[in-house]
Amino acid sequence: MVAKTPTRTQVGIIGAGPAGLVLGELLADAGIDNVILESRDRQYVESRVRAGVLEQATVELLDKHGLSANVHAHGLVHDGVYLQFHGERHHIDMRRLTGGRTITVYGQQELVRDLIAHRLQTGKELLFEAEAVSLSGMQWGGDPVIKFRHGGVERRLACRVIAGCDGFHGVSRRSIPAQDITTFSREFPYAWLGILAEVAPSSNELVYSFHESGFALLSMRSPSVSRLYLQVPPGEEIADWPDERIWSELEVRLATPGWNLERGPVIEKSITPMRSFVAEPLRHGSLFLAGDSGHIVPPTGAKGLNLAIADVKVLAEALAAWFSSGDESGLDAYSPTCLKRIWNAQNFSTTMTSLMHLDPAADPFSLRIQRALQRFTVENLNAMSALADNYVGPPFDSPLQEGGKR
Ligand code: FAS
Ligand code: PHB
Repeated sequence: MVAKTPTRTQVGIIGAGPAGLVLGELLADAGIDNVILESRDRQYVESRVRAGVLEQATVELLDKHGLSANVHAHGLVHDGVYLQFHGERHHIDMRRLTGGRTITVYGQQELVRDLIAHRLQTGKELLFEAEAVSLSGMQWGGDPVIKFRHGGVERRLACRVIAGCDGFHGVSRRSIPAQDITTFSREFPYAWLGILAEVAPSSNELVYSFHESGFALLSMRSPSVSRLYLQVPPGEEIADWPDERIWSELEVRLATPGWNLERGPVIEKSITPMRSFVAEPLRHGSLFLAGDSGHIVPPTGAKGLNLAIADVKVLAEALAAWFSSGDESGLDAYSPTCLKRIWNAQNFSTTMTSLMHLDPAADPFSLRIQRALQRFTVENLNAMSALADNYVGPPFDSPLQEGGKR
C-alpha cells in the first residue's frame, strides 16, 4: 500500500540535514507532530561529506534523546588538538584547561545516516525528493502552508509552524521579505580543499597547521580513515589538484621534525568556499530559521554542525512550551538566544581562521603581528584556556558570556 502524502502537521520541517533531523526527534519526544520535507534523495543526503567534530554539549543532547549509540561505538573522544606554526607543534590539552570537557570526532554523514535510520524505524514522516518551493501564511496567527513538489505533483503541507532547516541555499530565508531581514557576511580570500583517504590518521588528535605556503588541517573519521584539508585560492578547480599534488602539499604544510604523513587512496575530494554569514532575526512570524539557513561559520572552528543543533534545541523547547501551554516567551526569545551563541561562534571561528590561514594580501608587518599572536596563543595560559573553552563549546544551558567564558 502506498503511504498517503501528509497534508497537515503541527511543525513543517524543511530539510533533512542535522538541524531538521535533530529537531524532528526533539519535537517527537515532546509529543509534537512534525513532517520533514527533503529535496534530495536518501543516498545523496547520506553521502555528503561535511563536518567532523561534535561538541560535548551536542553529544550530551544526543545521549538524552537516545540518538548517540553509534557516536559512542565509533566516535573518537579527543582531549585536545595540536596547533602548529612553522613546523613547531603545540598540544592544547582542552580536557585539562576546561575542567574535563572534550570533543568527539564523528562524521556528519554518519550522524545524518543514524538520524534518518532512527526516524524511519520509529515511523515518523520523512519525505525524500520533496522540494519545498514556496511558503505562505507566515504572519503569526495565520495559516502557514508549505508548497512542495513530490512525485511530480505540487502538494501543500498545512502547519502551525515552519522550521527552515534547509541550509544556506534553501527556500526559507529567501521567503522573508527583504525589509524584514538583515544579513551580515564576509567572504574569505581562500577556500578549503578537503579529502577523505583510506589511511590511518598520522596523528592521535587533530593538527591545525599554519605554514608560509598556507593552512593545512589533519583530521580523521576512524582509526583507518583520515580527513585532511588544504587552504587553496578561492575559485580553484578540483581537477587541478591530482592526489599526488594534494599529498605533497599536505606533507610540506604539516611537516614537523621526526614525523611523517602516511598516504592512502583518496575516496572523496571537494573544494568549499569560506564565508561567514548571519541573518537577523532568525524568526519571521511562524517561520523559524535554524542551522545553515540562518548562519554560516568558517569551518576552522568546527562550529557549523554544533550551532545547527544548538539552534534546534532552543526551538524545540520553545515550541514545546507554546504547544502545551500557549506560552510564547520562548518563541519570542528564540532569535536573540540563538544569535548570542552564533555571534560568539562567529567571533571564535573568524579569529581561529585569521590566526591559522595565510592571508594572500598580508604585508610583512601583518605577518609579524600574526606570528606574535600565534606564539601568544600557545604560550599564554589564559589564551590557551579561551581557545579550549571556545573549541569544546559551552554547555547548552550555561549563561554564555562573550568570548565563550561561562
Ligand atoms: P544542511 O545544509 O546540512 O541541510 C539542509 C538540508 O535541506 C539539505 O539536505 C538540503 O538538501 C535540504 N534542502 C535545501 N533546500 C530545500 C528545499 N527547498 N526543500 C527541501 N529540502 C531542502 N561544519 C563543521 O562544523 N565542520 C566542517 O568541517 C564543515 N565542513 C563543511 C563542508 C561543506 C562542503 C559544507 C557545505 C559545510 C560544512 N560544514 C562544516 C558546515 C555544515 O556541517 C553545516 O553546518 C551543517 O550541514 C548544517 O546543518 P543544516 O543546518 O541541517 O544544513
Ligand atoms: C573535520 O574533521 O571535517 C573537521 C574537523 C575540524 C574542523 C573542520 C573540519 O575545524
